[in-house]
Amino acid sequence: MPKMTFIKSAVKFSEFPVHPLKEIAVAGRSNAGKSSIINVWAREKIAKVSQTPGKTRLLNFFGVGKNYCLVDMPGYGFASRGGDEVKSWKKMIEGYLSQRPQLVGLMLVIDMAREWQDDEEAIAQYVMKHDIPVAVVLTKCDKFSKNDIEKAITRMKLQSRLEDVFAASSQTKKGCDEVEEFMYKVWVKS
Ligand SMILES: Nc1nc2c(ncn2[C@@H]2O[C@H](COP(=O)(O)OP(=O)(O)O)[C@@H](O)[C@H]2O)c(=O)[nH]1
Ligand SMILES: [Mg+2]
Repeated sequence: MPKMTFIKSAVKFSEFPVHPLKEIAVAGRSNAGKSSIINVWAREKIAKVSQTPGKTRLLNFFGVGKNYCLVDMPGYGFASRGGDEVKSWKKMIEGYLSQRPQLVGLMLVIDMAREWQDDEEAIAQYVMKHDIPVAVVLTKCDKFSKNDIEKAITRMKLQSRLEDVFAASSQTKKGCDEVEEFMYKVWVKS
């Protein structure tokens, strides 16, 4: 993977970077392991590994060389809480996902120990409604046996009805390159 660089943080459309790069959104529940896998792809600590889950409220844009741009979305999983905070979060996410013509894919980061839930279904449906493909990376696979990894992938494919489900570990780096290769070859280059 080419060198990753931080471009900028943004909340609203007028702040999004102006560039010709295709973008891939990376989304996941707080604590799913999103920052960790981005750091593996970057080969440095470019994204903060959160001590305070759910604190990031910004879209962070990272350039992957001159090839494409990864957009780190704020963690979700508090939709049930309601209130203004959720409303502004939803507005930002939906604003980004619906108004970005260069968005070519959504990578959903899910802890392998967890199931596909309503939040994942909602964000996936929303993105696919805009004709943007969705894939899943099940993280923290270092905690599971080879057999259980296979089972988790099969289960996630059934639950999500998505074809592209990967397993990865940011700790051992297993599977991380395959996910990056998929994003580049299938979403960026084609
Ligand atoms: N065992 C293991 N722990 C991980 C892995 N990825 C992340 N974690 C841990 O999970 C927690 C949340 O990770 P983080 O990347 O901040 O998640 P985020 O909130 O989705 O950005 C941290 O304590 C990480 O050290 C992994 O692949 N394996
Ligand atoms: Mg994070």
